[in-house]
Amino acid sequence: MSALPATRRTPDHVAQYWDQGYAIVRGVFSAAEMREAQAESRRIYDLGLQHHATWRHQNVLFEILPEAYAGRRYVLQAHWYAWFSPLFEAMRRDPRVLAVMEPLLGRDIRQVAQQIHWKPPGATRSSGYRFHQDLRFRERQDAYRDLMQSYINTGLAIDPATSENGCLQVFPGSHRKGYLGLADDGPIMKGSTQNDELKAAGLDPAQVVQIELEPGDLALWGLLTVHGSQVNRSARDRAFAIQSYVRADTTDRGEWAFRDGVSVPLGAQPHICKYEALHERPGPFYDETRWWE
Ligand SMILES: O=C(O)CCC(=O)C(=O)O
Ligand SMILES: [Fe+2]
Repeated sequence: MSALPATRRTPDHVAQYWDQGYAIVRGVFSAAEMREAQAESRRIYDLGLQHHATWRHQNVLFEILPEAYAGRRYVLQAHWYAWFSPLFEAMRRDPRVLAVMEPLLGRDIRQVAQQIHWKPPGATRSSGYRFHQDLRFRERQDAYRDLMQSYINTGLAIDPATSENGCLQVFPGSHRKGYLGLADDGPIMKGSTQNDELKAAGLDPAQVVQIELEPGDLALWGLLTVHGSQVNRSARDRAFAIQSYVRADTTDRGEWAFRDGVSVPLGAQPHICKYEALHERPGPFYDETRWWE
């Protein structure tokens, strides 16, 4: 695959990332590649639909919203589909991804999350993500600069992402406010954040930015960047591929993505990513917790 065009090799997105706490890099993957990715995403969705409840096998997970919720079965997330999708296994460690990440994370990069988030029309309030900072899911550390450039979340638009179908939203500059504790009282996939909670945290609801993306556009945000998304109000799904990359010298978790700038395929055995019990309880098993209630 071709290297990134010269205009995208400039560190504009790096300046935007430091200034705003997020950045958008347009057209990392082509429209033709994204049509294949859309078909592959639908194939993965259909594999998920075969499970009556949330299913895990090693790092692979399908998050299911079962019939008990709204009369139909929905798939909300798939994790680590690289294990059965050669197309997404190649995309997660594509040289164009390295070109975007290298100025921020260097040439030795591990990946700790690979997730598609769908928002099937009909899954209603369970397709929203309350505003939060991803530090919520990580160990607490204090050094702002280290936090912002040791772990970066990326979101690749598979489907067009619009304000109507629940695209990502961010608060520009929120990465300078420290950890705010938003949504610390419960699951993030439940309803949407009330303006009161934002105001109490010193955020002006009017400042929120909608990250509208075309397929193939990549959004970046840091561990301290306040972000979330609303429910899908459109008739179209929103498949969004979230991948988290970590500077390898800061962690022993995650699958390798790049070693000294060289793309590394998955190995014989999975590494611990987010799922701590990977080796003691590899599965497969179902989790029938009624978290949506
Ligand atoms: O899918 C989205 O819109 C946001 C998801 C998110 O922020 C997360 O999973 O941490
Ligand atoms: Fe998040």
